[in-house]
Amino acid sequence: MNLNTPIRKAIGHRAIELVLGDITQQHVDAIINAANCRLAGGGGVDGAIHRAGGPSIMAETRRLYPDGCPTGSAVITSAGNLAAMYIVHAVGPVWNGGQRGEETLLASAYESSLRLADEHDCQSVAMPALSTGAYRYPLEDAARVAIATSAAFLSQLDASRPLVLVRFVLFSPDALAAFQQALA
Ligand code: AR6
Repeated sequence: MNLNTPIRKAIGHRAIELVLGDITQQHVDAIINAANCRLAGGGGVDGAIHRAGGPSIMAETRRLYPDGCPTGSAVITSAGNLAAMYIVHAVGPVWNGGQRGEETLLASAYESSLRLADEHDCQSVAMPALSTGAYRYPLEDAARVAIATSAAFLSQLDASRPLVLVRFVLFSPDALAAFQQALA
């Protein structure tokens, strides 16, 4: 398998794509961030986005959302120095064994993010594997939820809506393989 070739699945005239890479380097309308419920900043994708995007993203987040964002939901800001127009800060669940509503919350975090991107007329979004780093959600299960939720969202979108591309940007070959299996 050539890991540099995007894997693509069409959903009508829209598509889900899988690539290996760094989400901060993506040229899309909206980049989804894996935030925490205080929107306090952290490591992983969040650290990379704030480093590359500069301090205006955190300043705006604090000003607009001083109370943070509940788990399973998302908020939107501009994207500072990044090539995107927006950052959608999504809060996935911490994995606690799977009996505490994690699957519903993870699906809800993805769906809220896609809804916000759609409401802001985005044509393309890049998403990380929410909750699979510091929050320890098992990769195969998380990939299944991510793909199923995104495919369902794209399928029910009105034909007139501009969103045509959901690109998952995976940070390791293992993550790419898990998402590839879920897409198949
Ligand atoms: N591009 C794409 N994916 C990445 C990148 C990158 N630059 N860097 C890491 N990943 P995590 P979570 C992958 O921990 O589990 C933060 O501190 C990584 O390999 O970023 O939702 C927040 O502030 C993993 O597969 O997010 C929260 O406190 C995936 O992104 C907490 O971590 C998610 O890992 C959120 O934890």
